[in-house]
Amino acid sequence: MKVSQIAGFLGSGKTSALMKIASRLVEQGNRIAIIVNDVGEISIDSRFVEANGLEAKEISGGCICCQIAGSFAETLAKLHDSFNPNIVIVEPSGVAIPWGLKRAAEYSEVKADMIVEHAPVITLVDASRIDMLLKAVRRLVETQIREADVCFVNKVDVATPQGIATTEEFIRSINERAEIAHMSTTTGEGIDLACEVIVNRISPRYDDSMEEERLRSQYGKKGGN
Ligand SMILES: Nc1nc2c(ncn2[C@@H]2O[C@H](COP(=O)(O)OP(=O)(O)O)[C@@H](O)[C@H]2O)c(=O)[nH]1
Ligand SMILES: [Mg+2]
Repeated sequence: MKVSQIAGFLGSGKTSALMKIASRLVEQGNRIAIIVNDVGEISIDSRFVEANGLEAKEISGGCICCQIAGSFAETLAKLHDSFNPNIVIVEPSGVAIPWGLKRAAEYSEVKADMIVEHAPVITLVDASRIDMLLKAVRRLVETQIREADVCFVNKVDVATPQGIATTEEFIRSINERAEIAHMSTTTGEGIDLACEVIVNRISPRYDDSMEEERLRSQYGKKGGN
């Protein structure tokens, strides 16, 4: 079962993107479930879920990448045993850390007879309010970008050219290897690419050596003791 996460700060456009991506993937013949970590955010419209033949779960009560990783793993295992989707798209809370979510997803392997495969980590960055993000929540946004495989400069339909350029430069300054692309759920730009990335590519599993590498690049020292 493949797990795809769409990271990004609150308001970056995760729910809007997830709905477009999910319905496109269903059209392409995939069996899709969605999990939304509802931490005071707008939830998915149940009519949308029904109309698209999706299975949807909401998990609340804390962040699924840390505080309630266990219930997230449990939900994945149950989805596997009941609906059996080939892809689960997860909208973590706006403060989730992508690697924490990978680790939590892998916990589900002890709860059901399955192997978890990760789709590339997609991070959305809202180019229409990049100045505010850099002022108010810079470190969090940096972490979400650092751990991304593909970064979408989002809301390009309303962002200024300056906002788009600043966002691209910021992403590149933090993550040299991530693919950078534009997205707008209003015009549909970037949705096909996101679907292609989710279906055809994979991202490494969480493990201790990667954690160590992450600590080293983030804090300039070895993980562990
Ligand atoms: N102009 C524009 N607005 C968007 C786009 N994507 C999302 N929004 C709006 O941004 C707000 C936050 O979007 P939402 O998907 O709820 O973000 P989330 O908090 O990350 O899930 C909503 O008012 C959306 O309508 C976009 O591509 N262009
Ligand atoms: Mg949302």
